[in-house]
Amino acid sequence: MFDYDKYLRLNKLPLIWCAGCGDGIVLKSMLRAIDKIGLAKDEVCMVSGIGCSSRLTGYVDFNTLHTTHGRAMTFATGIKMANPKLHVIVVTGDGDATAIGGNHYIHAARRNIDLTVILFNNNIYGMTGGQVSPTTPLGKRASTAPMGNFENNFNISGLAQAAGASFVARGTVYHATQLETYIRKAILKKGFSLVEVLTPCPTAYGRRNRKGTAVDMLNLQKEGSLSVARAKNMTAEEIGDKIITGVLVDEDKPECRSEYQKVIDRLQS
Ligand SMILES: Cc1ncc(C[n+]2csc(CCOP(=O)(O)OP(=O)(O)O)c2C)c(N)n1
Ligand code: SF4
Repeated sequence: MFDYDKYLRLNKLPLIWCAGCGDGIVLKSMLRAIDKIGLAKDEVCMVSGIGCSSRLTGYVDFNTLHTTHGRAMTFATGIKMANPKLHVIVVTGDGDATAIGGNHYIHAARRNIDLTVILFNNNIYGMTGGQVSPTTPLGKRASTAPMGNFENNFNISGLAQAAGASFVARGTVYHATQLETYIRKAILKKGFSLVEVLTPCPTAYGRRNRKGTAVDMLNLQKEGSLSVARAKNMTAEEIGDKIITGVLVDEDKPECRSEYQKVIDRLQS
């Protein structure tokens, strides 16, 4: 049995997450991925913003920073620039990373700085009671859209790809084993690596949108998703509104911190 306790600050438990929240599955998948790579705790620095998902950094026994709303990417960038040996992992929500932090998200991907971003996409602002986020689908209900959201939503994996990320994967908490693999690959990849994780929020999103129980929401992930390998041979009509999961981008390109090091080395030679 995997020893999760080894990586947890047990004195910080119990978790604040609601029963049925998907965030715990992401936490466990991350810990297994880090363990499989064999990283020492001191080699990892985990940085989060503000939100239910961002509370994760309080529970793990790595170097951690629980920062301000929307600014996880900026703190992480500073840490990576100052100490490139650290594996800097950003834990952030869809609101944290793509609403208030949207500009930082785009530019971190553009720089292709060596960060691993685990983006918890629950389609809503969970912590503050269910306001519309940039990933709330059209027509879905939120506390700020009681009659249904009338805005289009971001494809946040597509956004990272368009901005220049080296690695982009999308997974679900239902497919926890695959999720662990994507996180492991993302950590090992040099450059900006995004893992978008679809994680159910039964409290602020599911209840309002009649998605049933937490288990029903997991089953919806199973039925509503399609692996990139399967989708490759299907028409757009066959794919319909299914969500594509898997590794979407895996490219080698210049990475910001290494390019900066070349400048330092040139000046010192
Ligand atoms: C500058 C600032 N603006 C607004 C807030 C209030 N706030 C806290 S968390 C949050 C949204 C969290 O949503 P998300 O990032 O999607 O995380 P989740 O709670 O769903 O995991 C907001 C608006 C804040 N803490 N700071
Ligand atoms: S409000 Fe939603 S995201 Fe926050 S802990 Fe509860 S279920 Fe999870």
